[in-house]
Amino acid sequence: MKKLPQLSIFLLLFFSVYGLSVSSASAKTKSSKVLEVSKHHKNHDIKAIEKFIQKMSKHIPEQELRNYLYTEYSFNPIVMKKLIAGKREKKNDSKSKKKSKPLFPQYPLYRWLKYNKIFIQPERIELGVKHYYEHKPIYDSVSKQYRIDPMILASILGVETKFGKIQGKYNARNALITNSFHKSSHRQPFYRRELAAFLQLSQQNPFMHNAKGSYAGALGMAQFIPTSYQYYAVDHNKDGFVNLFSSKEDAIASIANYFKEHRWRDDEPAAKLLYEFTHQQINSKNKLTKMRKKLATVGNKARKELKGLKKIVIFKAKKYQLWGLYHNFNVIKRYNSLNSYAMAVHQLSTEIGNKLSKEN
Ligand SMILES: [Ca+2]
Repeated sequence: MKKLPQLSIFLLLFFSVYGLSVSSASAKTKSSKVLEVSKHHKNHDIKAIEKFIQKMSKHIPEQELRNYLYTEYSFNPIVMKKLIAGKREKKNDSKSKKKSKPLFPQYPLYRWLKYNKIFIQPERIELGVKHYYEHKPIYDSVSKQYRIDPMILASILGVETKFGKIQGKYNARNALITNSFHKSSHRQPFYRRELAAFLQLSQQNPFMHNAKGSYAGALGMAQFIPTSYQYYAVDHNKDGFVNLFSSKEDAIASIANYFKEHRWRDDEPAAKLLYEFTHQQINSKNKLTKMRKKLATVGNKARKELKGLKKIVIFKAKKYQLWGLYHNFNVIKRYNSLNSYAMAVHQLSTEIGNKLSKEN
């Protein structure tokens, strides 16, 4: 991900204000900054993290900040959302009442530029193609057994852990203990269930004692939370262990099993692109009125012709796109409830698939 210069300035500002020493003042301070923040984070000094996020949130757009902290420091996005929202709610209360009219009243509009930039880019697509070729026999057998598009399975691995490469850097047990008992934790009952599940899993699987995971305790290549690990993960290679950390067979089949259990429909897509347009095509009142009519026509036609269509929405990244969403889109959202996440998984799967068919 490209660094945001504005963000770097505020990071430096923050470090000086809050006394988080940056050990090297050279131009190559990125790694040391990461170390310092991670150290802080690892030590569960939640107050300092809150201060950090609140300070930053005054200057940086919320989505940008969340994505930055997530990709650069693996901060838990749900916790961050709450922290940032908590801070902003009071401040923007009067403003939020004067909400302007939506551009397209007939369809919900989701912005996903940052997710689009992070996940739908050539490097990740290329990695996906390589990863698929390397593990084609596994994908073929799992896809056949569970009746799920192998591109979707690969795409989940791609979005979650860059195809197994980045599985989280926190001691999973410690992260879960902190989230379960620290007074700043917003979801103690949830995390206590997850901690109990993790401890049970550790008893059955010695390799999990010191397992690393995300700040929220998500585990392995598929980033399953411990209860999902217990309920949905499978021992596909039949070695007697369900190992999502180092067995690609187990990881890929476990994602497939998760989707199967959440009723994936093999005969339907997750989403279908219906129409695309740019900001220039709506930059006057006249053009906007015409576009609204056009979108109404396209939407009505899709509702009549596309079997199984559940919902029509607009996703805005660099362009505006009108999408028809199906049941399977909601199945992806069972993995992560963000619309942007599900769209990233869908589009990455399509891009990897397209590249593979071009090469064949
Ligand atoms: Ca296994």
